[in-house]
Amino acid sequence: MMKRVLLLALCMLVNASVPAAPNMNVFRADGETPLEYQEIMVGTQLTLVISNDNADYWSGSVALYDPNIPMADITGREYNGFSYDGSCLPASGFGSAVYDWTEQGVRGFDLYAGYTGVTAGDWFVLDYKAVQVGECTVQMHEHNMPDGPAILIDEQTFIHVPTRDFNADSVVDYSDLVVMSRYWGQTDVADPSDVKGADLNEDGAVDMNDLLLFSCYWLEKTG
Ligand SMILES: [Ca+2]
Ligand SMILES: [Ca+2]
Repeated sequence: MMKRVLLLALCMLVNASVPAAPNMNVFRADGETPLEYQEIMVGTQLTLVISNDNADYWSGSVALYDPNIPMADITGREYNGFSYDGSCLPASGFGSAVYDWTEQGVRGFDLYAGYTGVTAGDWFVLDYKAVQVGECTVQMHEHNMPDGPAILIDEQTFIHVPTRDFNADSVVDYSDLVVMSRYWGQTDVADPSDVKGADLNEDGAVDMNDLLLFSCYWLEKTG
């Protein structure tokens, strides 16, 4: 028994001494409301916040890798011709920077903490927008400086579903229901693209099955 208690205490000590890695948290477009589920409509904007419990220097990246690249747009804030200043939050320290990183098979951002003034908290912020229907994974790596391999430390996968915001005003409401009703019962139209948006399960007809899928996102906001 005593041995087990000692072992447990040792484990707790070891765990306590291992610095927590930075992590990526996902919020709605307002930057405050945590995203509660991963199935989001095409056009939905999210906020990715990279936080760190440590106050040590750190560098890493947040990026999309093929085949995820066309699925979403990740953007930085307030580019000053050098770095995305608006994506560097105060806790990331003085001289922190966020750079575009685009090369064959990768699109995203490199993140660098400052060398002074770094504190625990939210360090960086990026914006995410779902572009295509399908699955999209965003990966966060830690850079093992100067030449070591990048280490995957966090990732988030989103399922992009067809939009229900047919009139593109950023909310799913009666206006969209009216658009859907125009196509209600249609199974054979001259131009299939006319009915494509409302035919949410893409079975060629706009019916109760689509209305059920529509209602799942009632009053959902994309921005
Ligand atoms: Ca709408
Ligand atoms: Ca259908």
